[in-house]
Amino acid sequence: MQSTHGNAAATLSPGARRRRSFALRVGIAAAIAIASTAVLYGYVGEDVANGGTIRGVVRIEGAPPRLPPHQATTSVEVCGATVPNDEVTVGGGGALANVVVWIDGIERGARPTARRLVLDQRGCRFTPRIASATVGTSLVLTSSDATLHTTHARMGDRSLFNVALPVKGMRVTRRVERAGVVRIGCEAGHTWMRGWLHVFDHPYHAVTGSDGRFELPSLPPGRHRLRAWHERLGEHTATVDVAAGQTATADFRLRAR
Ligand SMILES: [Cu+2]
Repeated sequence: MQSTHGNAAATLSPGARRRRSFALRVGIAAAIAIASTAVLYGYVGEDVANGGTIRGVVRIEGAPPRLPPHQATTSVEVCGATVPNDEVTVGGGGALANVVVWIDGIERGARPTARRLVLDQRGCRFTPRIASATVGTSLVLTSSDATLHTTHARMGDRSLFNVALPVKGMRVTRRVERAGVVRIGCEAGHTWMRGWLHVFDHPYHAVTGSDGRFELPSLPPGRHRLRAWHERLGEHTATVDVAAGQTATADFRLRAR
């Protein structure tokens, strides 16, 4: 926009230049107005009086897949000759860990609080493998291994950052700037290393632990769309009604594959 104006001004009369300059200012003002409006359509944090809770358990349906370990091709002295494949982690009673559960499309609710999330690389695996975060979270990248790792984060086709961690125990912090699904890999020859970070503009998200459980508290009463995602077993959606001050239960079953 600016370069167009600059080129055009050289051939315009003083009056035309003033009009052009006015048009540019109006254009900028309009752009700012559009940007401000966009902020209004984002998530709004506020006090939630007498909020409700959704809790539940995610289980796998069917026999868990037997995933062979990865053959390490480099850094064998640190990684070992094989590295366990932890893509599907199942506990007692089919409890499924590493499932991201969140409220979809929520526009108002509790204020997100700034957090820190440590992403370690241990035994040539990302730990945690699966995480969720609210925009504004400080992601602390670190390594417990005495070998070079990198944390390469991508959102779709876009590279967000690629941080080298050559020294065991070193820490590098990156702020999580925008909502979306971040795929994490290591560019130091450890092709099997994989992590996922789901980033939200609201605080209603969780990752199931080894007991398959999740809990989303302080929800505004009403009908909510609940989603569950597993990197291999896919997605599920449920509609859940939450009453003020009450706890609703929503269990998921994801089919083994
Ligand atoms: Cu690595």
